[in-house]
Amino acid sequence: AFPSSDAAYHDYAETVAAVDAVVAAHPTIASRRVIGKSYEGRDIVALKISDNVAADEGEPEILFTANQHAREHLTVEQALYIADLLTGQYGSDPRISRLVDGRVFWIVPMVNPDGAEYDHATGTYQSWRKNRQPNTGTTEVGTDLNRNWGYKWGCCGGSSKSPASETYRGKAAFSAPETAAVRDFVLSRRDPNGGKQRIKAAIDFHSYGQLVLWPFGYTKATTVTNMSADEYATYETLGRQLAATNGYTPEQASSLYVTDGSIDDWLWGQERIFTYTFELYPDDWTVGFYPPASDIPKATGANREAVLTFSEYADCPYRAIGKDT
Ligand code: 0X9
Ligand code: CA
Ligand code: ZN
Repeated sequence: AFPSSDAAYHDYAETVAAVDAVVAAHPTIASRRVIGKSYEGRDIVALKISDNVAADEGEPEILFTANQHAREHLTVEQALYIADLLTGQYGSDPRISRLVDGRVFWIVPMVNPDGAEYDHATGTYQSWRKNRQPNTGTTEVGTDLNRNWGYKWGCCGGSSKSPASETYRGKAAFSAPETAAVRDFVLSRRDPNGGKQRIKAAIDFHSYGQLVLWPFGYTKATTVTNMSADEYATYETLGRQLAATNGYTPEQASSLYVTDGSIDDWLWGQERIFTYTFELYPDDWTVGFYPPASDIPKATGANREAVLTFSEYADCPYRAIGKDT
C-alpha cells in the first residue's frame, strides 16, 4: 500500500475501481475495455470516452497513456483527472461537451501495473522504474517499457542491453507484454476499411521535470525520415503553445537525452500519431518522483488547459502553423 500520508494516490485496484466508477456514473459516454495483461497477469485497462460510446463514429481519436514507469505515480492521477474532467463537465461546460461529442478519448491510466504495485507494496517506496518481467540468465528483473518500443529499437545508444540497467531495452522490441498490449490496441484502431489510423494524437505522461517533449528521441536531428520541416515546425509551435499554458519547458525529446525504443517515436514514426511526452510536476529533484499527495490537485489541474487545447487540435495539428494537412 502507499504510505498512509500518500493514501490519496490510486493503487492498481483503486485505479480500476475509479475507471469503473466513471463508467457507472456516465454509461452513455464512458466504457472500459481490457487491452491485455501485464507480465504478472493484471488486466491493463483502457477507458473510452465519447458521445454514443458504444459506436465507432469516425471521430478523431486521442490516446492518453500513463505510468509506463512504475514510480511515476502522479501520472496515474493525471490520467484519472482527465477522465473526471471530460465526464464530469460533460453537458455543463460547452467546450468539454464539444470535445466529447467530436472526439474519442482513450485513457490507459496504468500501463505498468506490476511495477507500480511493486513500488509501494511494502509501504516504503522502492524507486522502481521497469516492469517486473524476469530476465533469463540473471536475477536482474525488469524491462524499461519506454525503451522497448519497435521504432529504431536499440539503435542509437539511448537504451541498455544489460538487464541490470534501469534503461534495459528488453531482449527484443515488444518483448514486454505491457508494450505489446498497448501496441496491439493502437494497431486495432486502424480503420478495417483502408487501414487509416483513427488515433490522431497522443500524450504519454511521465514524471518529473515539467517538460513538453516532442519526437524524435532517438536523434538530435530535427528533420529526418518521417519528420518533415512542416511536421517539426508543427510539433515545435504547438509544443510551445501547450507549454505556455502549464509553465513547462518545451523541447525536442532528445535535447533532454537521446532515447531509443520510446513510445513517442513509435507512435509518430510508425503510426503518424501526433505525440507529446509530458514530464509532470515537480521540476525539483529534491522532491522527485514522490510529491506529497496534497500536491496532486495543483499538479494535475495545471494541465487542464494543455489537455483541452491539444485535444482541440487533434483533428489537424497542422492548423498550429496555419496549414490544413
Ligand atoms: O527517459 C524516459 O523515458 C523519459 N524520462 S523519465 O524520467 N520519465 O524516465 C523521457 C522520454 C521522452 N521521450 C523520448 N525521449 N523519446
Ligand atoms: Ca462518438
Ligand atoms: Zn518516465
